[in-house]
Amino acid sequence: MKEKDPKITENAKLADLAQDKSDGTNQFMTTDQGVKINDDNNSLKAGDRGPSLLEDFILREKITHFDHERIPERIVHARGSAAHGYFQPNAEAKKYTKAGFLQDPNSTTPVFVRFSTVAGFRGSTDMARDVRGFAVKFYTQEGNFDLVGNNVPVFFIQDASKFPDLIHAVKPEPHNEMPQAASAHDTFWDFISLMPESMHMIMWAMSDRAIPRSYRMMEGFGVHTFRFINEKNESNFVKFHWKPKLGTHAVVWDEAVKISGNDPDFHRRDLWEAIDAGNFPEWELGVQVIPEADEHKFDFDLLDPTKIVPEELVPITIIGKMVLNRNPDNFFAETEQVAFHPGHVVPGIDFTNDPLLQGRLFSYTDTQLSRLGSPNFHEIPINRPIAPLHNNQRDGHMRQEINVGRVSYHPNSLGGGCPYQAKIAEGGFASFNERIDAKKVRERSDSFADHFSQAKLFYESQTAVEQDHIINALRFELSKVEVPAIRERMLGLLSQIDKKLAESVAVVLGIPVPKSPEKPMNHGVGADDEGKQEPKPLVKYAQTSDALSMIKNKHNSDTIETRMVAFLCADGVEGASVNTMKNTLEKEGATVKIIGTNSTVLKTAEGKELKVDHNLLTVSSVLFDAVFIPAGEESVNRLKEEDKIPEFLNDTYKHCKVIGAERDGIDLLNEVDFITTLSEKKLIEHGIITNDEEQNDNFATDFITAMKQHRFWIREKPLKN
Ligand code: HDE
Repeated sequence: MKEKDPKITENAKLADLAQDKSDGTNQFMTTDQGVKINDDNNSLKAGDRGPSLLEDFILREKITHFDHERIPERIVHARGSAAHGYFQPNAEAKKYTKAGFLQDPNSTTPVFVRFSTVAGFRGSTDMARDVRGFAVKFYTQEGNFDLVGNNVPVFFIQDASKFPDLIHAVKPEPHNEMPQAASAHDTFWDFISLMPESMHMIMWAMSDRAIPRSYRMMEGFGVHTFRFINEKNESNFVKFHWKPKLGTHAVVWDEAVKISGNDPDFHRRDLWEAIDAGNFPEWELGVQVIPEADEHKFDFDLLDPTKIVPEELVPITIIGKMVLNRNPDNFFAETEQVAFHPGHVVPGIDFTNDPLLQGRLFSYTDTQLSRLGSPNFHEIPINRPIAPLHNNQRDGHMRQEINVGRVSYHPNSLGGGCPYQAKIAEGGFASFNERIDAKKVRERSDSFADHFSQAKLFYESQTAVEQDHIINALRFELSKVEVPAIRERMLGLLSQIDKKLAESVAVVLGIPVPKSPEKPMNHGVGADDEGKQEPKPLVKYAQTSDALSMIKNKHNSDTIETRMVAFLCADGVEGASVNTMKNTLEKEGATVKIIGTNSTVLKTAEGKELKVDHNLLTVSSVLFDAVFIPAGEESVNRLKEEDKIPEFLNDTYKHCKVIGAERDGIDLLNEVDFITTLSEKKLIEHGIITNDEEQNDNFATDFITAMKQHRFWIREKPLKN
């Protein structure tokens, strides 16, 4: 650990989990009944070549337990990774909420956070084009609060009733279970092309937000509008935002595809290794606060989960920070068994009538009943609150708690009325008493009917490079669609966001954009009696929002902390060249990996040993943020012999990452295609930082300045059409 964080040992949840930890070090092996085992290698047989005996309770127990090791994976968000940490508020939220964990800037609350992809199975690649889950469990003194969000602030659908349809459409197709962890197939786009309300989300999902560089470099969003309730019982609407300290960054699509092959655990490994090295990921928690009185002030409905509240309309107030500082001890016990629920709220936080949120409030307990097997899933160590828990819920599969006494009902006199209800002043939860006066209807509010304005806002807020990436993603996804009518419908919908966008996608599909797009079917596929739920034509949002672009986003940081730099080395590399660059990069918080032509140590030109982190055979440039070729004639000559080098450097260039080369190192660049197209002057402009002087104090800092730019988009050719 680089840094000892005192809060690791102070964390009440970790102390709670410690009671259940088991460690076999220096212990005898036993059966599940505690009987010491004398032979774990041979089953009991009638003679050494004879049949096994049913009597062998040791074999039976071992095999039976193994047979039942698996539980159903999550129906969505099956693939995930998690970490422990803490949350610390500042003084800002106090005036809006009475939630205890948001009051005292000197307090910390333990958290457990699980990041995930949505569509892929548990063993699928981390690098799928997909939304990422961002679920945070706060173990507060007043009970658990779960903020179960995503890395995208909106959702595909407006009403919970469409969720099973959406998920059936995006998951592998039911007849052949293909494709895995991918939306590029007919059923997904068939559904989407019939659901214009998904257009805003589609813009996000086709953007580079859906291929993050790291879980540590993602924003998180509560998506729905929630409520904060203060001591005076005043309600304010809130939208939750997580802002990563390292900025919001992504990879490019070609890189994502190659990472999936090179290291399908890319995000999981990144999170694990960062925490293990003491580089604790950190986010600020922010809220957009909207007074009750302003509920109807906007051109969109606050209850509509396909809409954002642009930061330019309502700025974000930072209310605290979260630090993840400890990896789980056991993946299954913690990451797999953790059960989040947007309905886990504490006094001071409440729901709104967002129809997607309302449906979620049912789904998350329900799903645990089949996934974890019993209504007692709250007793699993990772799920149990650190707040005291007493009620009259009893029994059920795998009950752990031993409730004493005769009484399991309320009201009672035999138990002295205990456990007793808490008054609001004593911390009892009371739902916000919103006035509802309405007819029972199966309808969608007219205020939900504009599906294109914010899709357009998002698209128009992107830089040209980001727009090109969206176009390319749509070209790729829709080219994988086999049924022409689906592609046409999609072009019709895209043309309502932006004509040029639709035309640009159409060029590659080889079909024209429909002149008058077929009227998209909507909400129950045209089943509403009066036709009043048709999507409205686009009306508003001439402005753009920089916060929506990862390149323009003002929250983005220019740090290179924790970024990975590959040093390409072989025997004869100049130790001084390696060390100067390494030391300067490490001072900035970057991580250097020596990539060698063998797996153990290299001999430097100075005759010293240089430890190799990875054999060139096992890595690829997509696993790094930048590449450096140190000086050393012999080293460079040896690297020239390696088949992998041209691909390594060409990919680094193609993915717009910084390349550095010193003296003889520059010679290696002559092995690659891109160098011929660049004049010496253009090298720096294109993020290729070279040094041919013996002594150049600026070189390492120039390399770092270039890395702070993250990518040199100038290398990408703008799309012609
Ligand atoms: Fe979920 N979602 N969801 N979801 N969701 C689940 O719960 C569901 C939605 C989100 O790391 C499931 O325990 C419905 C929006 C995350 O364990 C399930 C609807 C957002 C995770 C479920 C939604 C999310 C889940 C599957 C529409 C962002 C992973 C396993 C009405 C705000 C949590 C489970 C983890 C997981 C249902 C929509 C986020 C089936 C019915 C919107 C991050 O209950």
